[in-house]
Amino acid sequence: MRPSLHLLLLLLPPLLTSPSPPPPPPLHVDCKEIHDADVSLPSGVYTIYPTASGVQVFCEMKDFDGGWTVFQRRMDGSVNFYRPWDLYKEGFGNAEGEYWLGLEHLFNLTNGKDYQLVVDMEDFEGNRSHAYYSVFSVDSESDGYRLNVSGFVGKEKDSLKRHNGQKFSTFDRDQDNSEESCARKFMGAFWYNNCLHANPNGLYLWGSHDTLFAGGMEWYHWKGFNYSLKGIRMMIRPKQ
Ligand SMILES: [Ca+2]
Repeated sequence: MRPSLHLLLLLLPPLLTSPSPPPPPPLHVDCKEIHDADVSLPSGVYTIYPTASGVQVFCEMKDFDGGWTVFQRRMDGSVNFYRPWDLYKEGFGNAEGEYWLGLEHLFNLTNGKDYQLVVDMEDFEGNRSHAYYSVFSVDSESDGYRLNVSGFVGKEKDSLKRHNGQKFSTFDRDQDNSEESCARKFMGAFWYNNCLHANPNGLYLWGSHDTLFAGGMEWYHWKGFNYSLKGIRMMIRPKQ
């Protein structure tokens, strides 16, 4: 008894195997990996994966040769930066506008690779300045998210030198070297010493002011203690 042709075909293994699913897109740790994967990508908001859950950041893909992960950005005063420890740890704001990426993300990023830092600044008269550092890292929370920053290059003197080696302080966690709370006195959150030459997370005060001494977004060695910048962003990129 011969099996029918129809039955034979049914018994044959399928000639066409179903296509395997496409591989998932690679999870890039930082903006430099995104930039390297496609150098034509524009500056904008991307998702990076310092940890498995991922987080949105603004990537600077053009200035300073591109590939920079922005972790702090002020531009219009729309976001309140006078915030407690837990929010400086986790991050806040909007990657399309003003935001702080978060100390835990900074620790995870800079614990994995050697990073450099650029602080890019703008005043209300249309001038720009920047400070470059060849070394930037942040220690773990158990060490107070201590700042390691060195290798300065810039036109003005170094306004972060005074903050190197300091733990991070907020109004509800004082880890500075002052008998007072620098965060409360200068209305910000930073790696305060006793107390500051830079206050990028201070109040948004629209330029020259006498509102609160050094309480604005000050960068002392560029604009002094009573000039709050129009814009500032702090961004990192791995060393080549
Ligand atoms: Ca103190």
